[in-house]
Amino acid sequence: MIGNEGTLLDMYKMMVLIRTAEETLLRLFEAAEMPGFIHSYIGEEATGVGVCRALQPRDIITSTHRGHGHVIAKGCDLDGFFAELYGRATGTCKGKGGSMHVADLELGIYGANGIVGGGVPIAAGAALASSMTGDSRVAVAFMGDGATDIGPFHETLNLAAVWNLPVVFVVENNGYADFIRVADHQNIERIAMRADAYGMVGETVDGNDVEAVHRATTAAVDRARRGEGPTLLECVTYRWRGHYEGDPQPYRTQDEVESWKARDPLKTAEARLIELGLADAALFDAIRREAASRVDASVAFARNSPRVDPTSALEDVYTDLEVRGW
Ligand SMILES: Cc1ncc(C[n+]2csc(CCOP(=O)(O)OP(=O)(O)O)c2C)c(N)n1
Repeated sequence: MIGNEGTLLDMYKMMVLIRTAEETLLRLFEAAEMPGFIHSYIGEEATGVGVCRALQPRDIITSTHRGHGHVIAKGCDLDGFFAELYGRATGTCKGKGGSMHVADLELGIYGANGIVGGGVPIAAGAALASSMTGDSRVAVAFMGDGATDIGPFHETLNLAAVWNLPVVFVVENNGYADFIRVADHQNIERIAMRADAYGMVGETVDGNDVEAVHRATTAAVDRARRGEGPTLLECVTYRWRGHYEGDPQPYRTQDEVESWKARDPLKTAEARLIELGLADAALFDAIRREAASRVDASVAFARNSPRVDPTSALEDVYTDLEVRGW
C-alpha cells in the first residue's frame, strides 16, 4: 500500500487522462488535422504520473520530445495543451512550440525539448537556483535511455553531485533510442549503475508500476529537499508505438510489443485498485468516460481557437533580462 488510499486512484485517473489524450492525438494526426510531429507516450504513463505525483506544484520538471505525459501529469491545462499542438494562439506557448515544446513556467514545466538530453542541464540549473535562493524547490529532469549517452548528461550529473543539487534525474528506459536497442548503445546492465560514477544514489524500478515509481520518486525528492543531493532513477518501461508516428519499426517484432502490452501500466493499476477494494469495473468505465469528455472539450476549444498570426513570429524570441548584482 502506498500510505494514502486516494493517491493510487488519483494516479490511475491521470494515467487514463493521458492515454485518452494520446489516443485522440493519434487519430487527429492520422486524419491530418494535427500538424507537426508526434512521439507517442502510450505505454509509459506510469512513469510520468508516478514521478509528478511525488512533486509539489512549485517543483520543476524538464521534459523531452516524448513529453505529453509529463506535462499533463504536472498539471498543464488541457485546453492550452491541445491548442499548443494545434498551433493556435491560445496554446501554452501561443501555438509557436507544438508537441515538442509545451511549457508553462508558472506550473514549473520548464519545457518539453526537441534536443535529446537538452532538459538535463536546465533542470540542474533550476536546482542550482533553488539551492542558492533556499526556496527548497526540487527539479526533475525526464529523459530517455538514449539521452544518458550524451555529453551534457555526464557533465550535469557530475556537477549536480559535486554541488549537492536538489535534482532527480529520471530515465525512462523504454528499450530503444530511436531504432537502436539499449543493449546496442550501452554496455552496462542497468542505467542506474551510472550513478556510481558520480557519487549519487542510483535506483532501478519497474516503470510500468505507478506505485513503485511514486515510492522511489518520493524517497528521491525527500532526499533532495533535505539537502542530501541528487538521484538517478531508472524506470524500466516500453513505448507501444513507433519512435514517431509513421515509424515502420523494422527493428522489433510484434510479439515483443504484445508481450509489453500485456504489462499495461493502466491494467496493473486497475488490478491493484480491485485488490485493495478501492474500485470496480463500473468506476473504471466512469473514469474513462470522464477523461473522454474532458479531452473532447479541449479538442473543441483548440479547433475553435484562432491560428497563430504569422506577424507575431518574432515576438517572444528574446526576453529582457534585468541582471542584478553585477
Ligand atoms: C542532441 C540530439 N541528438 C539527436 C537527436 C535526434 N533524435 C531525436 S529522438 C532521438 C532518440 C532519443 O532516444 P531516447 O533518449 O531513448 O528517448 P525515446 O525516444 O526513447 O523516448 C534522437 C537520437 C536529437 N533530437 N537531439
